[in-house]
Amino acid sequence: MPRLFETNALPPEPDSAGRLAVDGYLPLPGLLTADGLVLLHQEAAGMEALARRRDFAMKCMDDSPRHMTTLGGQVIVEASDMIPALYRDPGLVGLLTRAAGEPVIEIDDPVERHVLNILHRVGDTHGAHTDDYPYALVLFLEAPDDPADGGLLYFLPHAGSLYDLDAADRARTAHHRAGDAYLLRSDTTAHRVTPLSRPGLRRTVLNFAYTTPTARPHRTGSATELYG
Ligand SMILES: O=C(O)CCC(=O)C(=O)O
Ligand SMILES: [Fe+2]
Repeated sequence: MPRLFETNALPPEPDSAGRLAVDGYLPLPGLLTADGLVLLHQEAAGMEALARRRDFAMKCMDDSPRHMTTLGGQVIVEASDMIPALYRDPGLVGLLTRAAGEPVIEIDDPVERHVLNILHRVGDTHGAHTDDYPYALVLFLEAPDDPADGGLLYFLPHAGSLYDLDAADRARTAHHRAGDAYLLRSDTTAHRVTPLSRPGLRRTVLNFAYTTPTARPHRTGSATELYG
């Protein structure tokens, strides 16, 4: 099996943990190897027929919109060996631990461990929320090349409420390409994905959720609504 990710991929700045603590976000550009991108993209494409279309407003997240196609970890584990193996790969978990500056560990939750999110229609968006677990590694398998086409991460670290995401002027956007990744302090960073602007665009990500030995995840009903 070829290497799926760059084991040495860490941001050039020495203090990634400090940056993550302040910004809530750490870009990991080019985390996937060329082989990794091809193989994971194929794996996701092969599972897409199992994925379900979701169009609703999420009550527990201020009625923010979900227009996307999703596949939960409980289905992925039956359909893929590669994705669950990557999720628990000690090299990947070690990289995340170095990046975060604290032990990053697997979660037990079979649904949220590893999910697939596909935006593929005009207006498709993953609306504002925080995650149930403290860390999210988001791996890009497809993304619009042009930031003007949408699919941007829009985020606000240390958010008091989801309302602040659009009200505060501290919110930032980030653009990613296929093969890129980012690590998010996802339980305290409010975040959403901006809508796709025109037909023919696709944005496909894997989201791997992790915790720490001391974190107390605040479980919401969001995963059941989106992946159940
Ligand atoms: O697609 C993204 O960039 C964010 C995904 C996300 O926030 C999630 O799955 O909880
Ligand atoms: Fe999220």
